[in-house]
Amino acid sequence: MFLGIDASTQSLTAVVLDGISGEILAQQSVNFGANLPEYGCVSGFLPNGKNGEVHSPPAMWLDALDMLLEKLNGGIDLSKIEIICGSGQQHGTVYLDGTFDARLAALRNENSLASQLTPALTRATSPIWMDNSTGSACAEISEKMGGAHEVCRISGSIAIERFSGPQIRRFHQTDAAAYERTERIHLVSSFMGSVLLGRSMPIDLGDGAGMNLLNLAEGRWDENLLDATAPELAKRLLAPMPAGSLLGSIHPYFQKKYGFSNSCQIATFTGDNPASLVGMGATLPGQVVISLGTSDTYFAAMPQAVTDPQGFGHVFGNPAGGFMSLICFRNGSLAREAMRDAHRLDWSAFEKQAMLASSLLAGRNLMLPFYQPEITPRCSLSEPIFDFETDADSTAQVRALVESQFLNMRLHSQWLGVEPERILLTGGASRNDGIAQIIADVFQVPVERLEVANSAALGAALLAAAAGGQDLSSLQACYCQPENGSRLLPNTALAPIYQQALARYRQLLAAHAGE
Ligand code: ADP
Ligand code: XUL
Repeated sequence: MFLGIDASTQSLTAVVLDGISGEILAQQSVNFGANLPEYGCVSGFLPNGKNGEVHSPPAMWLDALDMLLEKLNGGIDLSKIEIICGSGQQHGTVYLDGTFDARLAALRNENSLASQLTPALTRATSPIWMDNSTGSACAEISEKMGGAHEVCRISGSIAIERFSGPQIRRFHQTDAAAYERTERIHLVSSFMGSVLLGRSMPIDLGDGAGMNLLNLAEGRWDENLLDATAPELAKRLLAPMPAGSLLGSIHPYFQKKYGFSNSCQIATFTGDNPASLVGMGATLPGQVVISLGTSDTYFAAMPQAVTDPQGFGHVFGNPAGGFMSLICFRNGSLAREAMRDAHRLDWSAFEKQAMLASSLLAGRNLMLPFYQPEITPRCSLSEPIFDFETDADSTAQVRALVESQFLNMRLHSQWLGVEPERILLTGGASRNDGIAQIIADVFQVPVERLEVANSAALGAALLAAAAGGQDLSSLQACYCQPENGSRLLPNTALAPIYQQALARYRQLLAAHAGE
């Protein structure tokens, strides 16, 4: 049996698969807002951060890990798990002092992970991918490197607010003493993996590429980027490794507390998007994945690394080898929730509204769908701009939001030059047929959903099985099948309407967001 664990923005999820029968044996999830309300993170992060800061407490992730394993232990025999791999929301950074590894070594199963490990944190809360406070750090890194394009040439992305390097630079600038005390910096993925392993785990090449620190071509930290970011950063990071490399046995804490065997191995964790690429069966070029989670992301395996001339898109390591492209849209599910709540709908009503009267309303009403500052394109709006009468009924508004979100995605993915034959959908909102049909219509491409909805956790479980010697493509052929009846075809009559809407959307953006 193989276990995949995904630590995403709003929840911690596990998928257990049987490497012999091809079955999924268990799927469990802990939702930070609902199951750990004492942390006050309704959507997985602390609300009301100052100066664009968006943080989450690592203690919450640790409590969630104990809770998730407790739940799993009730349903399956964890002593049969051979290998564990995992993934995490990308870019978030965890800062630890010199006692971290010793505290890990001394973990006692009578106490919780959080109570024993949080004293090692030099920063009580971690900036996550939604953090927008690092604008000046980005500008300084670019200047020291001789321009944004040089940062992009080496690392696959220009210096980006949510990326880890700028987060680290700002931490050094705002609290130099705490930075001094920091001996190890982890990403969310490598932090969670380290806890299971019982010592610090290296960052992998997929998630590591989201730091503005990795030399992509050479697969190592880039000395110039490290120097441009913060002093003596190299000694605070372990050398990066490919995802899914076997590192050693699970810590005795988990053996005693949850019944894992001492032969259970831990493999290098990766980012949620690289893991999702694996879990969607899309590690070879030719398919596009759209993930509708807290953020909406658009990603695909790349035949060769190409960078976005506008600087919004990224190149990450593909866990199966080579590279993947990724474009992230910050106003994903939380914007859809804002629209849903403004009209007092539930998801089922939202779904019906999105599907209603499709050909009559299609492409008619547009808006800039940004309830919070957006990253693709960069835009500091904190409420949407409607290009139609706002007393329009909820059907028109729901449709306008979803259409505009995906026109924005179509516009900002054109640089990839990919004409996909199908789009694979994943993430919490992918079950919503109204949203899925609009995606098919706006892109004019059939969409499909897979049987397993937790594609990042599934991808991590597949990486675990591959680390145990199984062939990744055969695993994907078995576990990443489209769900029967989930395929939605585009309404081809709408092609010219959306072509025209795309041009109007571009104008709206130029008028209000300066693009
Ligand atoms: P993450 O991995 O970022 O934590 P998920 O992929 O689990 O997020 O997706 C969670 C989001 O999915 C929630 O914020 C919620 O808005 C959205 N969601 C869940 N069910 C539906 C639905 N039926 N229709 C639209 N959105 C949904
Ligand atoms: C990707 C990104 C988000 C996070 C959270 O660059 O910022 O998709 O990985 O899922």
